[in-house]
Amino acid sequence: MLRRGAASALAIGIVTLTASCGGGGGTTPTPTAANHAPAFTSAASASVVENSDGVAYTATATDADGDPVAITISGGTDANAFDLTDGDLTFVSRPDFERPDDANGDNIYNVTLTASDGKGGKTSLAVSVEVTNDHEGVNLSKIADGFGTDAVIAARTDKSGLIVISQDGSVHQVDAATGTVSDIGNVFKAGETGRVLAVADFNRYGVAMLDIASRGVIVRSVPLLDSLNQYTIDAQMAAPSTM
Ligand SMILES: [Ca+2]
Ligand SMILES: [Ca+2]
Ligand SMILES: [Ca+2]
Repeated sequence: MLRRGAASALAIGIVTLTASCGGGGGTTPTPTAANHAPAFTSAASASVVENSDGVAYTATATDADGDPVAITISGGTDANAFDLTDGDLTFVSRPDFERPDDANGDNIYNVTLTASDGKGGKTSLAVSVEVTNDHEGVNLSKIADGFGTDAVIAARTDKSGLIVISQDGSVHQVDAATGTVSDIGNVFKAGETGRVLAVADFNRYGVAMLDIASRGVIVRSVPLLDSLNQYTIDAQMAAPSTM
């Protein structure tokens, strides 16, 4: 059994031996601090309206050690759909809602990003970018009403507006900008009845095709308000063929 004094002497001997093994420096090595992996600070999802060529998502990350963080595309089923520059994710081709190009065609594009600190610390984030619909093409808006059922309509060919002929033969000229309706006459003459089949506007010349009972189909001019001249057609009949 060692006495207290002997134990202390033994401990001192071990410390002295350890220090002397380090080459005589005489100091204790400072332990290396553990590296921390970067952490993403941006969300895991984003949405963008179709046909956009702008930034769809911006990736951001921090590192607890202050290391510079590099973010790259590292995977995901739709990785090839994206480019990544300085954390900004953009589509390689403008996304088309009606023709989705993601793997399962649901307009949700999946990509995995990885943030690296250059010291072996890495963190990945699965990001989904949803492409939403834009209502492209024709936009409809109501500019006038009250023309009855089965009215026939023609767009003005050299100005904004419409020609509308109701089935009672009344002719209306509609200003698209204001919705103002001007009643400009009737394609049926006194005593005529029938159907209005079509109306057309050719550079401010209006023409209506009418089915008049007992007379067959005729073409008749429509006197538009802004016409300098009118077709001379008044009632040219297309008679039924006997063939
Ligand atoms: Ca780090
Ligand atoms: Ca998808
Ligand atoms: Ca669309």
